[in-house]
Amino acid sequence: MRRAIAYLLLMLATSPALATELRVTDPWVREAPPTAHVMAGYLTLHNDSAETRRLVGVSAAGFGMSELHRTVMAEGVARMEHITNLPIEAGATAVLEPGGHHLMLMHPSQVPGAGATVAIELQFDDGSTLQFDAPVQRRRDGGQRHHDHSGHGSHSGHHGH
Ligand SMILES: [Cu+2]
Repeated sequence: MRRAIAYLLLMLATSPALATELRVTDPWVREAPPTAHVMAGYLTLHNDSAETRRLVGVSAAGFGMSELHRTVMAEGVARMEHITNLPIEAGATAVLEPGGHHLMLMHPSQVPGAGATVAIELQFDDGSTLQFDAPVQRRRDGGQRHHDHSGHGSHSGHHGH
């Protein structure tokens, strides 16, 4: 029995499948009005690797600029902050969901409607990337907790739009 366990551990330690795996599940982009300046993207990120990985960047096809944001509550008011990296420890899962961390997709060339998909790329601190398609969906869950993004509309004005 002990020998079998030792063999199993050896197999796990040498298995290439454990090398550098990051996985995205359940990606989606919240449906927004055709005039929206920003859209919010959500997903679950699994770090199956043996090291802490940091999500350091995001880009989305059809959007001029994308950032990683988190929503914070301050004195009962929800506001959001731009964050430059999101660490995910080895074996851990990061959930980007309404009211928490989210992908902020900004300056759409055209706002994609429900049923469309957005091609998104995540960039990590080790130089690796993950590409996936996120469907645009109308979801009710958690929507009330999410702040509106009207602040971004005026913010974009500073960039000369
Ligand atoms: Cu945001």
